[in-house]
Amino acid sequence: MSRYDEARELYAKYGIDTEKALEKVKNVSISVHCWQGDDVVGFDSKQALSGGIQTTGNYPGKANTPEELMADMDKVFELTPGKKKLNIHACYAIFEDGEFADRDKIQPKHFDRWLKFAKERNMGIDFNPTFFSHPNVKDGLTLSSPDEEIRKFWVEHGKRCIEISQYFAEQTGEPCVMNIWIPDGYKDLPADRFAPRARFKKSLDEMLETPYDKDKVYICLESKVFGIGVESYTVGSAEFCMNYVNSKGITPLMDNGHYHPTEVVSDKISSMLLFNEKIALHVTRGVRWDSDHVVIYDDETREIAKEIVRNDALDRVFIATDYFDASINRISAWVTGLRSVQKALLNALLQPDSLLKSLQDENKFTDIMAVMEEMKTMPMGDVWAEYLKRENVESDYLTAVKKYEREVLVNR
Ligand code: RNT
Ligand code: ZN
Repeated sequence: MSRYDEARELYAKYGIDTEKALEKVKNVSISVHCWQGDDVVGFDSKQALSGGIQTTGNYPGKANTPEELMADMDKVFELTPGKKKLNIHACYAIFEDGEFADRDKIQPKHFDRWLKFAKERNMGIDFNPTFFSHPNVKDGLTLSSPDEEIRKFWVEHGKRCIEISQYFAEQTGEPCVMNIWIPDGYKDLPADRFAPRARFKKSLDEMLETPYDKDKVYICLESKVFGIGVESYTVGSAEFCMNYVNSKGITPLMDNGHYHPTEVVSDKISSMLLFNEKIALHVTRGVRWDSDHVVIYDDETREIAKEIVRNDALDRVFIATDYFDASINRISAWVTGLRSVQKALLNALLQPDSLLKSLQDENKFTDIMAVMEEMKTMPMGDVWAEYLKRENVESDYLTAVKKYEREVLVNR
């Protein structure tokens, strides 16, 4: 009997169908962030990363051109099982023949090479306006700036991005998730917390006047608690964003690195699902503060996946990765994170959810603890290995990563 067959029998004792889990997990789309490959630099201005987020480390092999970034992403796709979507930022616009368009003037054509790339790989595209790493981020502010010219510039950027998102959705035939995140905030105690948020609200209202199809483009708003150099006040706080999305019927996005360290997104998912048709996630790993570490197969990643599955919400949650590590091989970072999200989802699909739920209703917490602990040492790894085999992906990715490093990355 193969290890997978044995695992299947062991899971069946708990009424868990491993075949069903394998069928399901491969169709869960994960939106793969392009920015792990070049330390969130992009191609439009090559400005240093700003906005309270930082990439540390200088491991060799960073992608410097669209060709390099696309080649790296192909390597990542090859080493990762399951369904994927491409997630790009506006700063990854590709200008041909010396042409240039500033962020308030970008057009769909500046992303045609990404569109071609996605189409050839049968993928949809998610999109993000880039409200950072640009000279018009004035005093750390964009959509909340008191300078009307600056604020308007960024409103125009948002509008262009909605048009581009609509174009992506039409061209790929898959909905485009467009996520708005602004870095705006203050390092030290502000004298006025109200006015910047009022301006942010007004800017979003103006942006959202741009026509788009609600079944093609899902506009999200991502909140944050603080950033580097923006420690005391963040304009787009959790309360601001939650109230705004609810008042406008757009989609909330929770990044699990954007909360106080003892708060967990896994606990927030059920509440958000009760009040929103769809929710979006940035899966990352916070270490002490929002540090965007590579996602690993840790407790919180598993718990987030369990909440999505337990709440029967696989088709209501847009799952995207968001981390950037320049201190280790970037391809490996990408693959480790993506595989971890998938592993967590597979593990979630292998839990005896109905048994556990009925135990809870009977207040049998002794049993719940025992069953949950049992589950932790079930042979999930054998089911995972079977999944990789069926997806034609080698279990060992390090050998392929090292070969690519030797043959491609070190020559950059
Ligand atoms: C920053 C946010 C945001 C970015 C990306 C690059 O704290 O998490 O999502 O990481 O847009
Ligand atoms: Zn994020």
